[in-house]
Amino acid sequence: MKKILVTGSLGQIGSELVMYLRNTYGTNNVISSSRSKKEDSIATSEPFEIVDVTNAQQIADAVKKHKVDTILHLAAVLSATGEQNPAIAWDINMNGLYNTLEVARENQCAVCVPSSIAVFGPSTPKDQTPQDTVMRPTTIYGVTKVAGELLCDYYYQKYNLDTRGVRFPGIISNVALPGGGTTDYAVHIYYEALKNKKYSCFLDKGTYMDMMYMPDALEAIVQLMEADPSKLIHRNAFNITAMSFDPEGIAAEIKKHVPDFEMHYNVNPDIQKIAESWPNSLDDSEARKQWGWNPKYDLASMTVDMLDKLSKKLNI
Ligand code: AKB
Repeated sequence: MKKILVTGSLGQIGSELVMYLRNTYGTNNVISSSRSKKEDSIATSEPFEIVDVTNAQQIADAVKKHKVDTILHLAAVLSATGEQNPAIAWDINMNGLYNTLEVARENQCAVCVPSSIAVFGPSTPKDQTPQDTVMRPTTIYGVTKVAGELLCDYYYQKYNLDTRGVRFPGIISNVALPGGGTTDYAVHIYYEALKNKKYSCFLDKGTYMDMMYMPDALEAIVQLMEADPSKLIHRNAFNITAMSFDPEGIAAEIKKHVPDFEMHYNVNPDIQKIAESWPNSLDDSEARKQWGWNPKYDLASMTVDMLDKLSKKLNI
């Protein structure tokens, strides 16, 4: 049985991943960690450790204390926030990853690190973006994610460290809100549709990006972590996607269930520029071939589930 340390547990993915992993591997085999403790988050339930990933000693202490053999490294600053403070994004995303890999090397841990569609840039082919293609991102987040993929591959080649990752698209979920991402509109829109029947979108119509519902994202991580290493030609990181839509597409889908919902545009040019530099749609055939990636939710089924879960949560 694996003994897993999750860093950045209080973020959008971590908040659900910790519980999902505990159901799969047992509560005591999944150590949640974050640089601070938010008492209202379920992910701060025990076992929990304070781990600031820019402090290598804190990572090492948690790994040794719990005899960890796998690190799921989620701690990162996302795309929109990264542009507000590139130095902090570099410090957390790069030094945090370097510290994690070093601790993993010293303690023989496997490492799974999510990458992102942000590794691509304006010169990347936009439609059905291939697994192996041009990667010249124009955000600090994207720069750290490309460098992170290379660093993880380096540790695999040089030290035989078992490193793996996926390039996540925008993740849509109903437990914890995302923070500081370009794709966040696709989460906010559901909350606003239910609460106020209207949403002011910070991205323009026609801005297509890949997206995925959280249950598929959680499954992707476990599936890749458990994949037979002899089948992995790629490691860091695999294109994966479940759907691609623009603001008009998601609004139209929501309108089927909330007929009086209305969307307006109030485009944020800085975030729009980031979105335009990313692919419209990814080719994820290598993940499908090498480890059986096969998402369950599309826009229609995700929308039904999101509205159902959120209306219960918001008491609407
Ligand atoms: C972001 O928008 O920054 C993230 C991502 C696609 O990595 N959701």
